[in-house]
Amino acid sequence: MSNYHIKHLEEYWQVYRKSVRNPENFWEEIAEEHFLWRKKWDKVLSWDFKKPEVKWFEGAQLNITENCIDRHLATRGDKTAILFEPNDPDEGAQHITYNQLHKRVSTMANVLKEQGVAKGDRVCIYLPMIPELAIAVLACARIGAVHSVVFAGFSATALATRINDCDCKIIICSDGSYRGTKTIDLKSIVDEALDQCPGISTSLVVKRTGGTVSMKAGRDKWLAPLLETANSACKATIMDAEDPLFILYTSGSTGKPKGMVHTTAGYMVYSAYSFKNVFQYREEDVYWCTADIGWITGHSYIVYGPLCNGATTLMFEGVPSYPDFSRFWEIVEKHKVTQFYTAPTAIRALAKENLDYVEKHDLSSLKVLGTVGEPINEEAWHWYNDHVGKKNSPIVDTWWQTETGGIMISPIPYSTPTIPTFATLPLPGIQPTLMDENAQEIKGNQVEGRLCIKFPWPSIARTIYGNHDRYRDTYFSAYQDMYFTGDGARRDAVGYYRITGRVDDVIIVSGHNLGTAPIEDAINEHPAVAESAIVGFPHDIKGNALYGYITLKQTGEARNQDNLRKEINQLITDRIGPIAKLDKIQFTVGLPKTRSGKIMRRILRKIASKDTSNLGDTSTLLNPEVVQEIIDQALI
Ligand code: 7RM
Repeated sequence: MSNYHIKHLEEYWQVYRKSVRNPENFWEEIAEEHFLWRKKWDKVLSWDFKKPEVKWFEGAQLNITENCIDRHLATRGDKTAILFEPNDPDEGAQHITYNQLHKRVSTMANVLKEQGVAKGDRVCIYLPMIPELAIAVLACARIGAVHSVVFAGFSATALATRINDCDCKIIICSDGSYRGTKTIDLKSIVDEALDQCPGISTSLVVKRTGGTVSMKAGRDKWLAPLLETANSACKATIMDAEDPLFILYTSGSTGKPKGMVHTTAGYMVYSAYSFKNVFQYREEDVYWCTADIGWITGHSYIVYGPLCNGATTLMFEGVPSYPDFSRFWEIVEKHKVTQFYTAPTAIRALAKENLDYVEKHDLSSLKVLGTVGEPINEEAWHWYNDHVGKKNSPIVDTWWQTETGGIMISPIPYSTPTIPTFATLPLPGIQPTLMDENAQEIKGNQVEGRLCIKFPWPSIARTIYGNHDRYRDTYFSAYQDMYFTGDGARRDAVGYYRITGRVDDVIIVSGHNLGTAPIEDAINEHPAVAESAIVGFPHDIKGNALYGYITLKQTGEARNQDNLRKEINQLITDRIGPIAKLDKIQFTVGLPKTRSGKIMRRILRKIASKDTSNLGDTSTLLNPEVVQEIIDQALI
């Protein structure tokens, strides 16, 4: 029996039981056998969910890039590590071997050192999906700098907030990016952000589009000439197991984004282990995850997990619709992709298009299909299964979070029988449970509750950067001695989990988590706006779309409503990014409120989803009369 590579259901259960009976032993065996350590640990695990504090492999020393790169050079030096597929198919794919990756990461690491970056410093990375992004991430890890990747679709304000929150001293960015037919001027977004970031001394600029950019003397430097002259050998900085590896921001239901801190050893072990099993990865495979490295999925399952296993990981710069809707399938055919991992929102968008786009391509290389980011609806699941997998590739519906660092609940393909919309069973080492309204654990099957995790796993985020109290309040205070996920879930008759969605004010739009509060804050900045409330409503492609109820100040009431709508969406775009734009904006005379002044979002959600038959008890409202008025004028 192998703990590291599960091959059938019986083995899964054996491994799972062992992992729960003796977690320390279980993870120790995996860590011993499959990774390169400079020094072994003194203690496998210490934890206390009250503090909260979790430490894995304390006393151990390592560098994750030695595990992702150096370790493979003897046996896989000429194997493709990163397979880059550019936005424009005519530009041609790039194969970066493990040997080449070793050189490029080392060179970039030396440039960072020359620029004064030292172990523990935070480095912001704001790049499109080009090889330099993965290389920059690994270069930071090489020298023990903490990377903070910000998705290059975020606005200047969002970027500045993230840079300042964790006090980055340097940013790696590019002149621009390509997305389908569009060329985006990223450098000017960075320039605008840096006006608000006094802590940034240097910005290193990758040339991608060749567009004209302004370079601020003393601060902005083209990366290429620095790489030319830098040494291509860089010894890895030896890190302690619990040294931070990266910070990644995720939206909360309130307040500013949370900088989740992941540490080195536990994250490495778990991302590698889960990658191997969930994708049943084998040496000859070509693995493709369509996420952006700006999200946790890209961190764990484009960069760290695959490279730790010596895999070939495909990085795609473009969009599914360019040059046309067959792009994904063309890439699968061209590179003989074996595992394909994407989001339900992408599947729904592609399922709307002509079937020819899929059918004209040979997808027979595929062995495993994955989804992540939000619940997948049955229709999308079947389309994926029938037309992409040809009913021949198991679908892994993988549930996890930025905070969990790796996949938590997922089928193991070819072992776990799948059921549409079910994430099915916990991976080894993961102990999920459901809690009821009275904070009691719900035992047995065919039950529904709030999803919690009872025991630490190696890649749990250790804190929120600069705000440990918020970390405790958000994840460990709702239920004693449990990590609370913020999601609801059902457990069916055989113990399979089905994630039902967020139970807080986070709305998932096209797989992006959006907190309602920051959007409302942006709207409320508009001088004509008195108050606003955002809710989600079902959307064919995006899963959820955003519906805004906005009350205007008296001065705003005379204004043209279409103009106001445009200005409000522009404000949201400026403050957060275009992904947070509202699909519908209803100007209302008031918002339904409880007597303590809380907006009753429950009612607004129902109205936005055309479900007004049973609004529940509205008599406790401060202003029950506004409800009917809102219904009468609803934009549905
Ligand atoms: C990996 C990622 C986390 C939230 C999470 C859920 C939702 C993710 C699934 C899912 C149903 C899934 N990290 N979510 N995967 N819901 N089924 N397979 O997405 O931090 O960006 O989002 O996403 O609500 O709490 S994330």
